[in-house]
Amino acid sequence: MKDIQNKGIDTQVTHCGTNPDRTYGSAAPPIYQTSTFSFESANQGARRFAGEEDGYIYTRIGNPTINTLEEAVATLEGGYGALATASGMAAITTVFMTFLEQGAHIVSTDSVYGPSRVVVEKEFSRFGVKYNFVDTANPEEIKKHLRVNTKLIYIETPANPTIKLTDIQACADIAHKHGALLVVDNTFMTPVLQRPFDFGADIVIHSMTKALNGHTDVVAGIIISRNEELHLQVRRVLHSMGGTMDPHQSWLVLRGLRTLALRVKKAQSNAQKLAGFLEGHPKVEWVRYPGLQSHPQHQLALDQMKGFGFMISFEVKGGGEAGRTIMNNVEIPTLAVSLGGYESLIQHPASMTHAGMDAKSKEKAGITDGLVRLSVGCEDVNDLLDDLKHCLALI
Ligand code: LCS
Repeated sequence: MKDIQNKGIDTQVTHCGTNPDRTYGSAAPPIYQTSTFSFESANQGARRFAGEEDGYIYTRIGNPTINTLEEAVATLEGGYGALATASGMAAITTVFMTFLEQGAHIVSTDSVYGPSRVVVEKEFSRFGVKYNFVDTANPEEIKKHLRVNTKLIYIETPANPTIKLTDIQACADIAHKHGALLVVDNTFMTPVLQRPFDFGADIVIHSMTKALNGHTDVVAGIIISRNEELHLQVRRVLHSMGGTMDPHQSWLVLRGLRTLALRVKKAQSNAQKLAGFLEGHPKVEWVRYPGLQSHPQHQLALDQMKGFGFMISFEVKGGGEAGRTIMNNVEIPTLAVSLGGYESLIQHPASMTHAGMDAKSKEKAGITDGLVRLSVGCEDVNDLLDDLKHCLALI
């Protein structure tokens, strides 16, 4: 493998995980579309199961195509190792299964992706897991809610869909002082714009359904660990729970990953212009984008992010009804959930991605009926601006 750890992110994205194919020298990674691997002898099979000999056994517990993607993303995040999963939710639930047991407690961001919260409230609680979802933009809120048995601090920054930021270093300090682990969902930023391990995170997860794949055609996730010990703990649980990835899925994500930096930079440049336009428009109530000086945590964005990303939330005057007029009339963004694709997507979190949260939690987390979320894509920015102008004239 090429030594690219210290190269620029564009070089890393281009060359990460490019192992030369020893059989034919194919430049693109081969797809090992197999569920199982044959042994030369019964003794060899036994040695592989005993861990005495390297080699593949069965795709749920390892496959060269999947491993290539895992190595690539571990390199980009600067972690020890990575484990690819069937979806982002499989990554999240695997981490929870690994580090939470009966009676364990988790503190998390109140406006995380809806199902990341609901799975704790509705499913993990059935096994005796305790939780608090708090405004982690203020790390004091985390400190206030720590319990003796707090095992995980789980944050999203920027948070979905409020675009609130959380200070990763402050959370890592709080977690480590308490003997807990800090897990960061880095989906909104990608390793191009934010590297949580640089600020003390223990585990980083992604929904690779989003920008890492970037082509709106695969559901996928990944878990990256800071050190070998954590990696092996997660691996044991993932391999036995079975939320692993498929070789073809890995190949597609690897293919999408090659243009990650290009796509993110283009979408981010579009987002900065759209956010500035929305902020100056008389029919817009508020806009949240970390690249605006009006973002309450603009300084934190400058300190821990290498760019401001492609996600914008805003509310137009007239609240939910007026927001629906925008969503029903845009021509270029697709009215759909998900984010981070090559194309712009617009959606209404209160009734869509975060519909599973109860009304009180949504209100407390700032997920109002008027909030519209825009994932900015790689289109010509002038077309996006014209589209928004046209829609705003309708309300
Ligand atoms: N983490 C974040 C920050 C997400 O936004 C999502 C999905 C997930 C994890 C879960 O990943 P999945 O299992 O879907 O691969 N977010 C979505 C969203 O905002 N709209 O649709 C899906």
